[in-house]
Parts: sequence; structure tokens; C-alpha cells
Amino acid sequence: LRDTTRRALGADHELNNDTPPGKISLIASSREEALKWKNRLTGLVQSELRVMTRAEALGVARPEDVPDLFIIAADMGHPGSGLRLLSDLRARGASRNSAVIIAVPEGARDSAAMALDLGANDLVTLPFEPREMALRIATQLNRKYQADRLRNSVKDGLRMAMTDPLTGLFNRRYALPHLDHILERSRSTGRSCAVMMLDLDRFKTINDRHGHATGDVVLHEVAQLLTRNLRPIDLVARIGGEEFLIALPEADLELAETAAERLRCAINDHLILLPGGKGSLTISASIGLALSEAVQDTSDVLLHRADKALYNAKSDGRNKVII
Ligand code: GH3
Ligand code: MG
Ligand code: MG
Ligand code: MG
Repeated sequence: LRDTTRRALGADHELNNDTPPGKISLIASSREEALKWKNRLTGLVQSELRVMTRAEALGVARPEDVPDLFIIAADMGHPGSGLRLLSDLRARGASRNSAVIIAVPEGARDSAAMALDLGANDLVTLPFEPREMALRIATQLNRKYQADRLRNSVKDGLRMAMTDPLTGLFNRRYALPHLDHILERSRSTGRSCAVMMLDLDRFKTINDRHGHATGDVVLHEVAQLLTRNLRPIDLVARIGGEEFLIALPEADLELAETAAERLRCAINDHLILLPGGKGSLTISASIGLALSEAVQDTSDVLLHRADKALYNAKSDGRNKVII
């Protein structure tokens, strides 16, 4: 194929020889027709070619099963049905980023224009020429591969910017604007929310006695305890060495106090196993709690109140919740 194309182009035109493998789904007007497509592409395309029905294409749920490329007949049985499938695939999160090539009957200009309008990445005229189709497939798989890589690196970058690598919790940089957002929501719904500052007690002695690595394990385990004992809508962040910020949207005093007490107990009851079978240790945490009730409470005011309450919990003997 490369040589043929090179000769046709009459130049050293470098075709991409190493197309990343991908999953290709074929949806034609009938199963027999799709099998014909598959046979014509065999040997020209390295990727896995799967004949699918419309229902199967829309039913794919696991990310690893989602085809990288759909090749769909514009008229699957009845006019426009392939275009409807295209629009349904684009509307679903799972297949939104898949490449789509629409195969249109010769002269069907309206279908071609509509397919592009609905987000088709490429068009091919039926009956397709296998070598041309193979090139279009390679182009789409390459483009999809690059787009996936870019999307993933953007996601990784965002995750790194937002989270603390030791615990996987949100970091301070993410937490503070997020808290402002929670407070804004709370002002508009008129429901109170709670903020906690949680600080591990005498953490320095844990590092001193058991080493910094054990201290890190403790921080990681505490992070898990916190997440496990809170609701998915709650914000949990590590904002300092052994200091955590927790925000509970839509929480009244009773809910907030119950949650704080639950966290304090979960931490106090937890046994941390020391490496090498060297026994275990227990820890405790002090929690300062503040409730946003006044409509004008800003995050600064709330954090300051939680901080003062935390200070009081420390001077009152630690392992306590103070409001
Ligand atoms: P208090 O009950 O008053 O909070 O006592 P404390 O010892 O916890 O307080 P202090 O602020 O004096 O010490 C906090 C310690 O946390 C000091 C520092 O070595 C440790 N620390 C901070 N970040 C990390 C970390 O990422 N890993 C480990 N292992 N230790 C950390
Ligand atoms: Mg301290
Ligand atoms: Mg401490
Ligand atoms: Mg501290």
C-alpha cells in the first residue's frame, strides 16, 4: 500500500507506517454487508475489526471496550438511521471521543453534509475502495491516539495540580477556592455548612520515635479514614503537614458535630501497624469546628473560627472536638 501510494503521489511522501492499533466497529445496513466490509479490509488493516449492531454500539459501557473508530453506513436499512446512530454516539459520554467514519451512498450529498454537521470525522462513498478506506482508517486512528494522549496528559496535569501526592487528597491550592464555591452555594440555598480544621496530635513525636516513613504511612491512613467517614459531597483536603481541612456542604450543627465526633473516634480507634511486625501505634486528632450561619460569612472568617476552635481543642488536652 505504501509503495503504491508513494508512486501515485510521485514523491517521497512519508505515510505513517506505525499506526497505533485500535478497536474498529463496523455497522453496515446488514450483518452480511458488514461482514463484506470486514473481508475487504482484511490484510489492509492491523486493527481488530468487529461487526456490531446499533444496539451493541450504544451498549458499550466499559471504557476499555469502547471502539476507537466506528465505521457506520449512513443508511442502515432505512434512510438516515446511521446518522441518528452517529448523533446518539456523540451524545453518550463513553463514545463521545471515538472517531467516526460515515459511509454514504454515491451522490447522497445531503447525508454527507448532515454527517459532517453531526460530528463525523470523515466520509467515504459506498461501495468503498479498500485501500482508500485503509488510509482513512489509519488517519483516524492516528488522530484519535494523539487526542487521547493529549486528553490524558491534561487530566494528569489537572490531577497533579489539585492533589497532594502523599495522600491523594485535594491540596490547599484546590481546597480554598473550592471552599469559596461551597459557601457561595450555601448562600444561595440558604442552608448552613460546616468547616473543620483537623490536626493530628503530637505528630512530631511519631516521626521522632518511628521515623518519617512511618509518619507518612500514618498520614496516608488518616486520609483514607477521613474519606471513608464522609459523604461524597464533602471536601477533604490536606492543607498542611498534618493538618486537614474538611467542609460539609448542607450541614447543620447536629450533623457537623456528629461527623466531627465520628472522625475523631475513627482516628483514635485505628491501629497503625508498624513495619516488620514491630507492633502497632495509635494516634489522635483535635478538631476545630465552625458553622456558617450568617449569610455574610466568608471563607476567611470561617477558617479563622475553625482555627481558633482547634487551638482551644489543643490547649484543652487534645483528642477533642471544639466548636
Ligand atoms: P500538636 O499536637 O500541637 O499538633 O503537636 P504536633 O507535634 O503534631 O505539632 P507540630 O506542628 O509541632 O509538628 C508537626 C509535625 O508534622 C512536624 C513535622 O515533622 C511533621 N510533618 C509535617 N509534614 C509531614 C510529612 O509530610 N510527613 C511526615 N512524616 N511528617 C510531617
Ligand atoms: Mg502544631
Ligand atoms: Mg499536630
Ligand atoms: Mg499542625
